[in-house]
Amino acid sequence: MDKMYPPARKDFISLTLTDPNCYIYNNGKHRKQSCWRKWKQLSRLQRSLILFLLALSLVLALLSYSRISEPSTGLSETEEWLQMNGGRLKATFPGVNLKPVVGPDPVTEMKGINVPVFQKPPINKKIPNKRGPPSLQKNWNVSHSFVVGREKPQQNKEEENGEKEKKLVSWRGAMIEADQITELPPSASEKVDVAIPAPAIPAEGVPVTASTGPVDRLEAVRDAFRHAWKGYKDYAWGHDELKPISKSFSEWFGLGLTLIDSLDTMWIMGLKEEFAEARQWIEKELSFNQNVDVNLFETTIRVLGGLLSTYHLTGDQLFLDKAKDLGSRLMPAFKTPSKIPFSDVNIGKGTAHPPRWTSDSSMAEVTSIQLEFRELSRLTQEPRFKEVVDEVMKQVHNLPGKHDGLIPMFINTNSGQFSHRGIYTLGARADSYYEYLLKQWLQGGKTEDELLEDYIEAINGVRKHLVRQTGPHHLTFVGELSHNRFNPKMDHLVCFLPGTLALGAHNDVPGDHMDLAGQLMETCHHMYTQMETGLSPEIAHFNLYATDSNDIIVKPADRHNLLRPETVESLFYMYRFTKDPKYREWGWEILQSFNKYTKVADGGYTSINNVRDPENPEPRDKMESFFLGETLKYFYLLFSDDTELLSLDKYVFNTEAHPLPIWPTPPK
Ligand code: DMJ
Repeated sequence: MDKMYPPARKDFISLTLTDPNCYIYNNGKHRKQSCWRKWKQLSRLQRSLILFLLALSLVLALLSYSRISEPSTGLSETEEWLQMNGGRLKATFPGVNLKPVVGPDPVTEMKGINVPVFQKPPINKKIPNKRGPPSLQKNWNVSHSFVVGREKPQQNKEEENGEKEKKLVSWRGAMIEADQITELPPSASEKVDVAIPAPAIPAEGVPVTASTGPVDRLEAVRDAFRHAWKGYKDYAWGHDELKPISKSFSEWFGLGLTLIDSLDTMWIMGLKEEFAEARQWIEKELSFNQNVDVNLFETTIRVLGGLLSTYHLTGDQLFLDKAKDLGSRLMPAFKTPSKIPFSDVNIGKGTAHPPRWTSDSSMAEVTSIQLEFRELSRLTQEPRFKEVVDEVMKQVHNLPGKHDGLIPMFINTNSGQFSHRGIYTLGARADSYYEYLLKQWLQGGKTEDELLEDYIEAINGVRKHLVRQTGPHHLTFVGELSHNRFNPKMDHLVCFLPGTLALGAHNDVPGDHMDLAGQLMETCHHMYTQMETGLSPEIAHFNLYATDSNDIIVKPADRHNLLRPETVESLFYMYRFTKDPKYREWGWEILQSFNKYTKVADGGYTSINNVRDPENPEPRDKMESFFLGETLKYFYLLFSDDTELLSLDKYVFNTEAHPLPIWPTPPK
């Protein structure tokens, strides 16, 4: 979460309630006058700033009040629901035509597949969501059009009605509305959704359905891609992301994010026509010479990574030229006192800066750009690209303040020291640090020992401090450590870990990592199967006590699903290394749930707000670029029998699923 606050300015602080000269409530008249005099002495700008901050605090206080007062589904209702065995649910979105809405998916049905049917919820189970914008309400019938720092694509009804544009924040790979941030401090009055009791975990040796059958699963994934692409092409062509419900688009950096993220997926799936059109757009329309602030990490993993992998797959020089141009424009980010990069770069002006109010960068962001810059360096023979990112890894390797190999979530770009210490997570802000330790080691031909040492130490630290089992069914999960207190909370993002552990084990990293990978994979699977839509929430809490039969608890603010890839990604690795067909079955179930609850009739897929409500999952009107770049790609690779298709002994996938080659010769 972005817990970033305004810098403490001396003259500013002297006016606040923390200043004894201005402590109105206790210090009497004389003090009051002193305070007023100080106020008058301030410039207009300073006074406006203070008034703005006061107004902001008031708004935040009101928001958190309405959040706390939000009613929520209770356990008894869930249990009641389980006892009911009604007919099929009608999944309707008022004003929204999601396909399919009832029962079997016509596509899969034609192919002889039964779509899972969910049980009917109790009458009056749904409690209206009092909080938040209309998109969170049941009768939502119009979407929002967010445009960050760029021209608006189209006016929507809300804006016509005078509603304010929502504030967007970057949340690990997704732009979401600020009021949808999920990690609000837990409150005593906050109610939670409790997951359906875990079904018995199948005993070993129980046969699972064969992964092949009458349905061509690869074709089903291609269909899903074509459908997603249709929406993007019809309503968002050349823009960053599709808003499939409002049939419009949103702009984040203005770089055709979805188009570039999708390139190698189309190539791998053999979608030649679609690929050719996209290539033409890159050749004719894409320019990085734009006065726009981009996030270094997101642009590197999605755009630079996408261009580099497409260059490798196609051999087309256009993609390398574009990659080199972009890489050069991102380089100003590394011009900081510590050489730890800033989060944001203006690729037109060549300037860089940290986020507002802080000089920190997030750890995952500064340590998950290495695969791409190192590869760019190798291809262009320009050492500067590799040098800047290697310097970051060298500093982090030597930095004091790790906790048995676990890193804090932030690093200061002035001092080069860790900041906001005390919280250790494998989720947002830290996740891909661990992933890239292993993958850089593999990329460089297993020659850079420090990377492997740090990886092994970190996984030991994960086992020691973060891995626990639930009370009821002994599901293994990775929690968080917050100032020495264990928090049984796991982001869906952490579901990348089984795949990474399996990749390490496949490459003989010592430490029984495959066992842990298998256990965590089961848990990530449960995060889907225990939800009424068959789709995972963004964050799960786990029950450590044996007294209750539920393993997974979902807080109301965590019930959304952004079409994220991590579980499918791990299923792909697990299947490649074990050939156990259950992983394909699990993936197939997830794909069908995406088709059932997130597919939009006229094209595209949408994130949803509520994985607990199959009757109204509440579309969010956003298709993240990683759905095409990662999720659908990993589905395709999971179902493909061709293990030479992007062999894991020849390629490493960057954290956005863009394959980059393992180097034939070690780095210098
Ligand atoms: C992607 O951009 C990347 O996978 C990143 O590492 C994490 N967030 C999203 C997907 O969830």
